[in-house]
Order: sequence, then structure tokens, then C-alpha cells
Amino acid sequence: EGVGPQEYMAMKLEVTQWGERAKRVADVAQGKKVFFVAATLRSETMYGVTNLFVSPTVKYGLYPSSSTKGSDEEVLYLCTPRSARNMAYQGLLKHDDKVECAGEVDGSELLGTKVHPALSAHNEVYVVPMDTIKDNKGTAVVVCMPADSPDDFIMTQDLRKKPEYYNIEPEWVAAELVPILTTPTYGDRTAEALVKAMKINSSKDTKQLAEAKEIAYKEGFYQGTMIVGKYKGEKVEAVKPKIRDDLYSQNLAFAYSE
Ligand code: A2H
Repeated sequence: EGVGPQEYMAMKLEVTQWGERAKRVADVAQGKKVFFVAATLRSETMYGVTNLFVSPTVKYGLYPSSSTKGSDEEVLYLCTPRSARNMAYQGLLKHDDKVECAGEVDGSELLGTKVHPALSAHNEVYVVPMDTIKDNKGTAVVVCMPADSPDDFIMTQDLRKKPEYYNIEPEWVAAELVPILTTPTYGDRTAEALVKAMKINSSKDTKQLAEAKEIAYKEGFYQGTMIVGKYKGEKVEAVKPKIRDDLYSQNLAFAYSE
């Protein structure tokens, strides 16, 4: 990994319904708009989001954002304290250089909450657990895109196989993945094709998953063609920055560095 700062696209996913386990969180939010903030490098995959991942063992917080600076209305971002600190320095929170936290949240409380992923074929998706999320990267909130991400595909499969173990309701896991791009070698379900070809069985096969991720990323970027959305028929390499900039200009995402 590089030593310079990494710029991510921070995708905003609005809470549409707090889950049963989030009663305390809903109290903290006091009816204000809350967006989960998910860091990604793959803007084009927002068309195929099927779930949202958090870590049940990570601490998150609710932070007043800069999007309503100067007005009484407060919009809250849900992310880790570490990423909130970075956001404050980048002028993305209500106060520059200072982190105001409306309340802390356990990842486990968020499971079963519903959010709206803009661009996706799914209008609402559930928050589910991912055990490999690290709290020292991005916001520790990750959009689930099982068609093109081997990690997301395998985690979705694990959740489906062992809902009791993960302490979730089976119906929270989206039944259908959403293909959004096609490549000559792997078709429109790159992650599934790679996971099968490499005989990856669980999210614990970290070495093989890292390899699959690398191949999927390169293949999608250099060989992929969009099969859905505004840029259908165009090369992924060409439209990726356009999709990101569209999301920025619609205030559905923002640039976040660390
Ligand atoms: B990516 P990089 Cl379709 N812990 O988004 C674990 N993983 C995290 C994370 C964290 N705290 N924060 C972000 N990520 C994931 C889409 C995607 C991603 C696709 C394919 C590959 C892929 C949908 N999930 O990532 O090491 C996020 O998942 C492959 C690495 O800084 C984010 O992009 O590149 C990516 O890792 C950023 O990790």
C-alpha cells in the first residue's frame, strides 16, 4: 500500500428505518436525518449495492455534518471516531478542526437497520455484519456489492449459511445480487466466478480472497463495460470518475482522504 494519502469516495446512505436493536441510537438521533458514510474506491459499483456492512465489534458515533452549516437543521454522519476526526480536519463536519459527537453507537446495535443506497436497484437495504472490517481504515462502514467484490460475495454467502451464528434474521440478506458491469473473462458476476474458480469457501480464506480481489479489481476497471444506468455500454475506466462526480454534485457522496 502507498504511503501518500488515499482519497476515497464517501458514499452517504440515509437511514430509512431504525432496526429493533437501534432504539437507543434512534433516541440519540432525535429524529434528525442520519447518513451512514461508506468509503470506497469503486464509485461505479453503487448501482449494485445489496446490503450495508458494519462490524458488530467496532464503536461508531453520530457526528453533525457540515452539509447544513449555518442552519438549525442538523444532519448526522454515522462513522468511526477516527474517521470523524479526519473529516473535521477536512471541513466535512459542523465545526472545523473539532469533533462534536452526538452519541456513541455499538456496531451490534445497527444490525437490521434499513438504509437507502442511491443509484442501486434496491431502494432499501439492511445493515448486516462483516467480521473482517477494520476500524483503522475508512469509516468502517462498507457497501456490499457481491457481483464485483469477492469479499462481499463470500460474506453474503456466510451470512446466508449461518444467520444464527451471525445473530441476524435471514431475510436481512438480499436474495438477489445485482450485476452492473460485464467483462470478457468473467461475465457479469466476476466475484462469483472467481470465488468458484479459486475454490474459496469462507471469509477466513484471506490469502486467496486478497488475490481474487486484485484480479476482480483489474478486470472490472480495464476490461469492464457498464450494463446498467446512465453510462450503460461505456467502459468502466472512462465512466468511473463521471459517476463519482455525479454523486458529488448531487450531494450523495463527498471526497474523504486519510
Ligand atoms: B470497496 P483499500 Cl465492488 N475494512 O467498495 C475492510 N474493508 C474496507 C474498509 C474497512 N474498514 N473500508 C473500506 N473497505 C473496502 C466496493 C468494492 C470494494 C468493490 C470491490 C472491491 C473493493 C464495495 N464493497 O475493495 O485497501 C471497501 O470495499 C477492494 C479493496 O483502501 C473499499 O472499496 O483499497 C475498499 O475496501 C478500500 O480498501
